[in-house]
Amino acid sequence: MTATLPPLTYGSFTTDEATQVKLYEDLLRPRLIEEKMLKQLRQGIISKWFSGIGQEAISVGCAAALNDDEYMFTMHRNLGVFTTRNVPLERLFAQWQGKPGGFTQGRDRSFHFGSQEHKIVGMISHLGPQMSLAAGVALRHKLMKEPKVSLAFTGDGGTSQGEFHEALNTAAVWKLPVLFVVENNGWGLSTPVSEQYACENLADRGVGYGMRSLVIDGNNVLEVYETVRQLAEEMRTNPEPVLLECRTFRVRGHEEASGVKYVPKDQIEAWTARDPLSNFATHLKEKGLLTGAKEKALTKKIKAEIDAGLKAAAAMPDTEGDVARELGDIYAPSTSTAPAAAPAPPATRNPQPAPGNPQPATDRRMIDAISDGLREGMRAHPDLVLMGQDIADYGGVFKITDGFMDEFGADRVRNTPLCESAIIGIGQGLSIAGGKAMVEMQFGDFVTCGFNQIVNNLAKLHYRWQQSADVTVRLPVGGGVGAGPYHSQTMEAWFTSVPGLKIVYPSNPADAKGLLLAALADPNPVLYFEHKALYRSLSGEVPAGNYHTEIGKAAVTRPGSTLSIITYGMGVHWALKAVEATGIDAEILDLRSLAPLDYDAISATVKKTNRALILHEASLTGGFGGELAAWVGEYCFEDLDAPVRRLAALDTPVPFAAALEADYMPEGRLVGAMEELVAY
Ligand SMILES: Cc1ncc(C[n+]2csc(CCOP(=O)(O)OP(=O)(O)O)c2C)c(N)n1
Repeated sequence: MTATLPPLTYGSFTTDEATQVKLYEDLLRPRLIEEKMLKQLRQGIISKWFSGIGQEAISVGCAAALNDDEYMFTMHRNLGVFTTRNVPLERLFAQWQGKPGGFTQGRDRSFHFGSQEHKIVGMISHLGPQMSLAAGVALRHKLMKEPKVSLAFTGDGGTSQGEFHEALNTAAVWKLPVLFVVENNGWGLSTPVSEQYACENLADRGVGYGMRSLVIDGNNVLEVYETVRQLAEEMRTNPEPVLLECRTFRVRGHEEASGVKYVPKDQIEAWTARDPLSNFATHLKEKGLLTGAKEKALTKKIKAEIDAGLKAAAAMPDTEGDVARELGDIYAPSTSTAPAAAPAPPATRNPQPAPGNPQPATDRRMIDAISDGLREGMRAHPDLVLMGQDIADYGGVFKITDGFMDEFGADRVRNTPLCESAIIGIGQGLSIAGGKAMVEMQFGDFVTCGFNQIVNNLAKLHYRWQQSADVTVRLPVGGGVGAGPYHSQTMEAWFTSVPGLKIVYPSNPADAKGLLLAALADPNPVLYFEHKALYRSLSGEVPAGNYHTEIGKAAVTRPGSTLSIITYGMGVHWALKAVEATGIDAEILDLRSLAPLDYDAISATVKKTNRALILHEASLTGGFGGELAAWVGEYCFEDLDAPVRRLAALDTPVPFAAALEADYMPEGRLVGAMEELVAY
């Protein structure tokens, strides 16, 4: 970014005159709105403003070039997209004022919202995740054979994020019709591009991804418009991603409060001279397409629109608190016509049938039940797409999707590059465009690499702007398999504190199938925990066909009267063994779902036995048992004859050697804990 910059020239472009005049009006509108908002900011009517002044040609040119039914994924400086797509101004103003008449009912600020009506998906604060969502929408278009593109904006700063790499790489490998538009405006907050990247052009990275890429002048609205129009046309008939770097400049501060002290003055001056609006106005005047009088009239018309919008927003009611409404909007309502839930038959350990006593035909191992559930789900939901590493021909590392390619084909059973975050985001993109996704973590431990998409995008979307996140994430978890710290964890507690997620953790084959089918039918994000050590060590009767085990309902695995063992997953089997070994008449409550949680069932069992032992495989501190114990202590105190007891794994990573892992696991301490609690 130097101070000597070429002037803006429009002579070589062929856009017709009427469109040019329309583009001018589309540029003028966001400029005038921004100028008004800067005043409103000073007056305290709005609380924050990220200026896109000087960058409008990119938003406007892109929005004008695409069809209105093509999704655009916007960032914090893309007001011109909203105005060019005719989003009603009063709704924008209400949004910025935190009023229910906006797009988020006061739940999120500034441009952090989307509108299905306008096919605009706004950012989350974390910037990069947008790019994977746009790739997911493009995947949906490709699968549906719709000749459409999606477009995602990012800043130069955003290109340094891992998500940029994951999204572009996957889009390139899958040839998805998504246009990645980098608004290279010289600065990322106070960081100059010289400290952001070392290549000459960000578009140069396209070569590395095997992707078309180009650099254009982002201040020239005709250049943006014609380039994007041409690219989109080509991408609709020949789906592939393109990386488009638009050179521009941020002439105001990152946000209004932060100022521009750190930006060399000559840079601001040089780029102000290249202002996309005034230069284009001069060009139109030279061509006789605009006069001073017409300019004035347009300004007056838009200012009147703004005033009317502000008046309408001012007349809208303020946001009122309503706790029940807020809690009620965490999840999307389920619209599924669920088959009746089948009762879960008791699971039996050990898959080997006794000699002379063959297994019933309906007996399935845990792993088969999960595979059956997934297959039934694929049959029930033609829109469902499976994604994961090595899940296609290879059948997944645990072979759960073995043979799926033959039945459902490569479009719906997708091997992915090694990129958890992009794939979860692509799943969300499918959902935004009307599809459905199941994403397999090869091992649950690797979900750390997709954490942001789950906790910030999937979990919060419905609450923020009523967008469902129809994504199920399967996580093979658990220890006892000698796999050490990175292939043995059970990380449900990383997610149980995040509102908006549903979390299920089956302990037996019948529930495994029924909960998976319920998860796949649910429009909300569901984390499905499956214990690897149970895959082949446990079998049980599994109903045929498609049935749902209700999410949010616990089950009494074994009725008893002396104490309650409240547990889930592998804990259920440890408890069954301990009851057999001790003869203690314990009631075993299998939670099955951790979110939502079946408080009625917990309360009922404590009322019945008056003693509560909470058991789980994950480490004690910060484990989900802490939450359960707190709730029992708070709400069941009068029913308790003994203190609530928690039993969990040691507060260490999961060790590899068998002797160490045995010490780590709580199983060896269970009988003692039960006896102590009974004796209290
Ligand atoms: C993951 C993450 N890290 C840091 C931030 C704080 N932050 C917000 S915007 C921004 C700069 C973004 O720069 P760029 O992508 O170039 O976009 P620009 O603001 O220039 O339009 C930073 C550091 C953030 N929002 N998210």
